[in-house]
Amino acid sequence: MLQPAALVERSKYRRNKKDPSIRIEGGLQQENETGAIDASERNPDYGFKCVHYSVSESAEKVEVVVVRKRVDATLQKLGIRTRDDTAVAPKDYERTELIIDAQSFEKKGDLFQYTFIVKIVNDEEWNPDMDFFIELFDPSQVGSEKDQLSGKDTKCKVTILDEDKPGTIGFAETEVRVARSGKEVELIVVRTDGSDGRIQCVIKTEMIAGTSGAKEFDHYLPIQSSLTFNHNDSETRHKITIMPAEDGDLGKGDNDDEGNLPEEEESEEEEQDLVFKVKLEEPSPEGVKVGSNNLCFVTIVGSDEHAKEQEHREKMLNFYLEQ
Ligand SMILES: [Ca+2]
Ligand SMILES: [Ca+2]
Repeated sequence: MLQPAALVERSKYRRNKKDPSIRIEGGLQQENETGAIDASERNPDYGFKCVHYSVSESAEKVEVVVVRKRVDATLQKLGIRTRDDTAVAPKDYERTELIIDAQSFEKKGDLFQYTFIVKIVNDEEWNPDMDFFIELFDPSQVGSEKDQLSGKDTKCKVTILDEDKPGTIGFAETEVRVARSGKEVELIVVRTDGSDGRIQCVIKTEMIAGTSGAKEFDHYLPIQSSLTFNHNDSETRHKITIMPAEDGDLGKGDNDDEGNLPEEEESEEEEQDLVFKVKLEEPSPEGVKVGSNNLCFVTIVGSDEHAKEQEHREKMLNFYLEQ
């Protein structure tokens, strides 16, 4: 049973009743589910002061308190150890095992307390909430099945709350124009709302039905590949090959990278604008999202509009650079 003095002491750290929090080095630690266990279900000698802690990853540690309830506790040596659950040592926290004497407890208010720290790993990757346990055991019984102390307050759960922001992936421009003679189109993919950790998604082209739909291999080379942002990367680019016009001057457009394109010589049929789409999907790891700008429509502009397209492209680029 929790003593009033202990409750008063803990209350000092609470911001409010719903959200009891202790600030530690920039992070946050919360004590949950305190005192919910009936006295008859508790261990008579030792127990955790709180059976569920929440700690933010950036706190980098959790402070846990064990209480000795009787001066004449039968067990003179007490073991404390961590146990993996969804949080796994040493990836997510530091495995801890201690054996302490009954004399290690210090009197604080009405309670004899022993405080120890378990280190939490603060990484750059986004993680879902993860739990591990800390339990009390009898060191003389190690190896047997029954070394864990009886009672519902001899096991405590720690929930690690992650605050890393992996971000949202999307296209910088959702409509892009390229000349048939442009050879390739470069799409800019951006990451907003955070840049923690390495994230990925799939980028792939898709045909559009109808007469204005550009056709795979005839008009562009389809892609389906993985796009990666490293930690702190907020932009990446991906090129898609635009096929030269089929009729007439196939060879000529391939000779020279800069200017002097024979657009005037191409046939009338090639002037229609053709469209295909590029999609971003399957963001990973968990927590990464694709935004509403996950689709980009690429218009392959009839070749005699090359000059106009260049102008448009430059305008778009300038617009983007100004953001
Ligand atoms: Ca972190
Ligand atoms: Ca993390």
